[in-house]
Amino acid sequence: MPRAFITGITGQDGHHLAEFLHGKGYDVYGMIKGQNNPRAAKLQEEMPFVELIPGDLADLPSLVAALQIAQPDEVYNLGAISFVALSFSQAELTANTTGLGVLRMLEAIRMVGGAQNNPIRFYQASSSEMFGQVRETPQTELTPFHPRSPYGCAKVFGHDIVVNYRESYDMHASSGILFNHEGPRRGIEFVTRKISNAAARVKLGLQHELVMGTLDAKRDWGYAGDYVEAMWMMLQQDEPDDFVISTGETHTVQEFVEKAFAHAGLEDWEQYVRQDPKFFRPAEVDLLIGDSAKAKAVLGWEPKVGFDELVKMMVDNDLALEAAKANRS
Ligand code: GDR
Repeated sequence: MPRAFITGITGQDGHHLAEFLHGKGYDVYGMIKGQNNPRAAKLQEEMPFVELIPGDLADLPSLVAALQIAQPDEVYNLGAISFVALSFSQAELTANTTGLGVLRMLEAIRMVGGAQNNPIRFYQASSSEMFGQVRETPQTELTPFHPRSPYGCAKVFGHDIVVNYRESYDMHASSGILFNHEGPRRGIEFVTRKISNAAARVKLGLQHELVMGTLDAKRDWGYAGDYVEAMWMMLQQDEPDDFVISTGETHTVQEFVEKAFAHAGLEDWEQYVRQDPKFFRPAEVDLLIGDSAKAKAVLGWEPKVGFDELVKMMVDNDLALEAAKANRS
């Protein structure tokens, strides 16, 4: 059985990827950070097939030890401080985990898998946030980076060091430049889930307003379940490479609000939405739209879930969850 080691296993993508790889017959190992991490118990309940190994992206010896235990064929580095807004207030921590963490993982792979003919394949979760103040539209693998947050800057370092290790040491190291990807498992701090959850709660009479930052930012939103498949596809190629993974469609935050509220049966969304500067970022990424033609041509990857279906899936999930919660209390 092939063996996969995933960092960021407790996050949205970690969940989807672990399930996907388990379905493909992999032994799945997940790295878990901290002492008595409350997310560990929840994860083991939901996915008992995952074997958890302690480790931290800020601690190289722990990564080496984790890889020695897992002896993976494939490493998926999804771990990061991933909330862009938080990266402005915890910039150094973000640089250390999201940026230097990639370098440490690559070094750990070299130490465990050998300096030459290293058999371990590596996937790095690069991000469309690297494009930031976009230099061209749509964005491709060749579009120059101009990050707009400490998170984006850290991801650029991570991306560049993967390319450098691939070229320097002939490692099978690939990056997926993933545009925003969402779904029912998205954390509530991210805008799509915040909106779908608010639409459900307003509909059920559990909440009366939704306080937002900018409504004008445009994002290329896909479904996380589709996107983890692309990660795996990249590691099945003979040659490592970088791929943009996106839908090729862009929508404003406001469109997401409108659609989510309408799907919950609330046509007058403006009545419930208020803006507060505390949700504005010091620098914003105004527009993202990806061109994933290379992924289609080389990997045969295409997104399956479109924008409308994504919004509906998320709102329906939150309506059911919130109704069940309200019934229990
Ligand atoms: P993003 O995701 O920063 O694009 O990064 P997020 O959902 O946080 O923001 C999207 C856009 O919505 C605007 N916005 C708000 N955002 C949040 N979170 N909360 C609000 O109340 C709000 N109001 C408006 C934001 O300003 C922004 O323009 C995500 C993360 O998953 C990254 O880790 C990943 O790399 C990229 O997507 C691709």
